[in-house]
Amino acid sequence: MIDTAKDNKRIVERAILIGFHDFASGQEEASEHLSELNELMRTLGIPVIKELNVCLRAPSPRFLLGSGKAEEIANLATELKADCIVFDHDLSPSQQRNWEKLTKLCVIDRQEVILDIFATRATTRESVIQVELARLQYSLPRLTRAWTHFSRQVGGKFGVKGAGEQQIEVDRRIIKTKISQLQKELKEVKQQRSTQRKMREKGDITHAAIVGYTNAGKSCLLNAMTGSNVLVENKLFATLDPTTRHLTLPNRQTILLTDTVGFVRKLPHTLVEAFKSTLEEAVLADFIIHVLDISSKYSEKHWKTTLSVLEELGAGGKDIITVFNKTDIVDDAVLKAKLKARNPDGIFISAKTGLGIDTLLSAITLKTKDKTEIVKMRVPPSRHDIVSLAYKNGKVLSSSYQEDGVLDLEVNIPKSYRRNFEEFIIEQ
Ligand SMILES: Nc1nc2c(ncn2[C@@H]2O[C@H](COP(=O)(O)OP(=O)(O)OP(=O)(O)O)[C@@H](O)[C@H]2O)c(=O)[nH]1
Ligand SMILES: [Mg+2]
Repeated sequence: MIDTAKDNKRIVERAILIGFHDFASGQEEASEHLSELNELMRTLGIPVIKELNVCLRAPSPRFLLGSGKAEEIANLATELKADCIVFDHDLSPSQQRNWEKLTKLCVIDRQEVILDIFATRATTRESVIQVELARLQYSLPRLTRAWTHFSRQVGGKFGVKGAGEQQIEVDRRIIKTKISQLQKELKEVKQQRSTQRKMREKGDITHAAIVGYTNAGKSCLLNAMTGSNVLVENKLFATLDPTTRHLTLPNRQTILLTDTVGFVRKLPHTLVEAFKSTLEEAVLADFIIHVLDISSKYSEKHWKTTLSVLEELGAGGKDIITVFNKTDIVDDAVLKAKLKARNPDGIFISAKTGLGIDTLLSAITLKTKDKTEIVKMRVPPSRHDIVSLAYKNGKVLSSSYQEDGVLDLEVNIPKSYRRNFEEFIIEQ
């Protein structure tokens, strides 16, 4: 991460949010986006003191908004003693610089907020590299701005106000070197991930990915179904690293279930690029379980965003089981009827109370049926190779020794492996 100069730190604790609407998108939509931005700020731990919804007719190159409006916002920021202005719209590097010059405050856009949240969330080597890469790529054209990244603490060695052209050139070179270093490291990590994946594929076990908007309840669902203990939090982007667990279905077949990083409107492009290998979990799964938080006022929008991100990732044509989550706190029969009409196969669940999980498991079983089967076999003592093959490529459900050291096994195996066991199968 970029080193922050100790003497140039500032705590950001009074943010003003600026949302936008035009003639096509109404004020209501802008308010929705603003409340989501507010939620993102809450996740970052930065208090918001004011939300402003402004009309943007034609974006101006200098401030995005017209100069008159920019002055007005600058004055308001002074009046309210704000220390940070956050735009719910991408700012070009020069617009950001102009705003910082005008207001002498820290001015950021939504992309940077998301990048900073990811940065505070990253813990594993893979996610740390991915986030750092995305942040540096975002910073590179912005070296002349007053402040670099903030995570409540603002300031930076790179691009500190007044830094000379020469210094900026040096910084740019350092960052470029760092970017290529990180890209190299990421390539290695990706290699490991794809090796793990190949091993999984070799087993030919069905693989489902849980996807959805951030905070929809994906991790909670993984926990509910597999008894795992993945972090569940009422904050955005609690999960950055995919977790894969075995799930045993009611018919005792086993599949792999992966919890993935949540989606959000306008996921920064640098993040999508950097997180490609993580996000690919969804692309490579046999099918997708799409979790939708139906208690959110914005569930329709979230639905659309998730489908379009999946499309963007190349997973648009995947088989999807849609689950309507948080049913326990939704009493609205009209809404439920509407959702059902839109997706008759959708399943109402509560990952929290367990409601509807049995129906979901049946739906998963139906999708899985074709790929694996449960067989009973009898293996003579001389064929230890077959026993280890069964353990390696299948899931042994029961085993018992008979007289003469003959082993009876009940195993869930991928159908494509049947030929290896054919001569020992006694029942299926
Ligand atoms: N009432 C209710 N709350 C739920 C349900 N499922 C999840 N939650 C809550 O929703 C919040 C988010 O849950 P997570 O499982 O962390 O959501 P996620 O989709 O994994 O979120 P990210 O990892 O941030 O993308 C937590 O506070 C959960 O307790 C549910 O069925 N009912
Ligand atoms: Mg999660």
